Amino acid sequence: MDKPIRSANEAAEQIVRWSDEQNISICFDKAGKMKSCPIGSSGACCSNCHVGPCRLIGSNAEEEATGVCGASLPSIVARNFLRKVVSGTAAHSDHARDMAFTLLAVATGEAKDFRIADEHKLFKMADILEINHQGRDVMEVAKDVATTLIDDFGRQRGEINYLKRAPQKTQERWKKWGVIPRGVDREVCEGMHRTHMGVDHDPDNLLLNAVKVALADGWAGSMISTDISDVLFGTPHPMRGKAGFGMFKDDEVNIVVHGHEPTLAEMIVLMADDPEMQEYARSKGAAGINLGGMCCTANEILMRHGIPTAGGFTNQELAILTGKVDAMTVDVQCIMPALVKLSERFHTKVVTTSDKAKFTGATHVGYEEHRAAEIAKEIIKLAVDNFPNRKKNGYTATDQQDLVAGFSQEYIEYMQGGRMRASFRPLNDAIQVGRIRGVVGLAGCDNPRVPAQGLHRYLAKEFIKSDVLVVSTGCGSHACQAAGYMTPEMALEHAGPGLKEVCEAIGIPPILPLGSCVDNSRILTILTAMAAEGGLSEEIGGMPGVGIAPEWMSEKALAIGTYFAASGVPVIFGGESPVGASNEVTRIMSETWYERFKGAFHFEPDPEKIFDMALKYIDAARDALKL
Ligand code: BF8
Repeated sequence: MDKPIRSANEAAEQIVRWSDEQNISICFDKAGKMKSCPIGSSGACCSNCHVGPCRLIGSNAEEEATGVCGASLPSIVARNFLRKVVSGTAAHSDHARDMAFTLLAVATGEAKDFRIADEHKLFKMADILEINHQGRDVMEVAKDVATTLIDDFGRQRGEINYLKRAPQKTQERWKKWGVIPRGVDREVCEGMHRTHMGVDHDPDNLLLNAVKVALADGWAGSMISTDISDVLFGTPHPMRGKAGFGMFKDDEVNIVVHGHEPTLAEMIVLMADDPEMQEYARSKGAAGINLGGMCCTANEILMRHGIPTAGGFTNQELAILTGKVDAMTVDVQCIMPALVKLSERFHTKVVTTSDKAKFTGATHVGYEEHRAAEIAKEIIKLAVDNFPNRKKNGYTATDQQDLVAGFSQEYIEYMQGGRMRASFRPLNDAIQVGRIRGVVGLAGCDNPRVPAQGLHRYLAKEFIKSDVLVVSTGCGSHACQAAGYMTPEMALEHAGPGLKEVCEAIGIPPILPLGSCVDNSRILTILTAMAAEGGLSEEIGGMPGVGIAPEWMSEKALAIGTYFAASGVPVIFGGESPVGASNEVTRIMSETWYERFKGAFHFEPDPEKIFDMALKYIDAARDALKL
């Protein structure tokens, strides 16, 4: 019997099939063999104390089942959800903290290999933070901006700085429901406390806390990461690039930069062009050094340098299976521990670079920001030294798709009116007159439990056909890039007539990649700018926009979905619901949150239903706005 399709990315699927022939077990094969636990996956298992784990099952579980301590199913489901949001928020925010300390180290001269790449953006941040920058030394301003943002992590009272960027009405909703986050660490800590055995048992109260923690992610952790990355490495603007495994070269040293924090990745990009490194590569018989990105790091270096992307989450093992990767550097988040064992069959060196994330059997080169260039060179040399060890025992893939990446809020504003008249007016107008029906954010992971990347592809195509502009982030972008959807030509061939007209007039693809997962914060600031422009909703809630993560798998995705819902965006996630065991929790997140925040959080595994539900939200918002 033919095996079902594991990846909708044709090149990826061929490598998966080859791995079957070679008896190499990778995530697709493991997902087929190991079904997810139905009790845990729906949120009905409580393992927060060692009297349990307690599994709350049965036909009347919602009303009658309890854990040994008496915890009800809704409180256990809400507690489990809150813990996941806390973890996702912690991940993004710890990344942001590192970025803020890097900015401080650059400002004080300790991180001498970095510079301020975008002063204009730094001054914009200073304005938002009410820091004077007129006539001041740039590094002094950078120091004040970094210090002010670092305060967002440890603040005990008051509120997170960037919340004031949100539309007034959105802020009022947060105040009314008591979900204003004080400091990131305080909210993460309190969320963990509330979910400890015997603390918060009211599902609505637990879920309001999830909202509060998640707002700290969206409007602090993620937004700080985005802004500081732009300041240090440049605010993205469109550039052409390539996606696909065909990026690996036979005669060059291939290095894949995988993970999330852009700092070391940026330095590896710079040092790969260093004449000393090029000469070193030649001395080992290579024609040069070829870099590729993986997961969110790929988005970061693609949109700023045009470095080719080897794809997202489910592509990471496949890259090693090509046998052409001389080194894969990894830092934090979404890195499969399976990489190390897999790499032993080939010649690839897996290099861990964060002291927070070590993998047994990997080579560790700990990153230190005051020695960034030196460490980047050390890693490149290690890859070069490994080049002669290639065994030529991998799968040769040739796929490469053209793409355009690098759409920031700043560029989208600029492209609608030039430097002097940058605005969101044309986009708002296009929505008002119906040329663009609405906007969908296609975000989140790809997942080996569905034909990977397939749900992204299906939805992206259907939305643009229906005149819905798509903005994408994270592995959603990778899925569309590998499919060849991110070119202006895609609009001509597949977009509905209204969207096509707008794309042609501005010269953009119908799907705009906004960057990595922390760059979902760009969607928040874009929606805020659209609200300020007038003619649509005056708050984020009520805009004809929907957030979708059809193949999500990480806790970060749940934090993102929650901060979007809390900011006023209806959100639909695919797959089985992690709160599906409780009707009450499902109702609070889909209905009560809609009443309170104008956003909602749904889980729906059927992609056609996701599509219909999203269009219903968009059309209902248009009706309410009388468009
Ligand atoms: O943060 S989309 S698999 S790579 S979690 Fe991870 Fe999901 Fe990809 Fe980046 Ni985001």
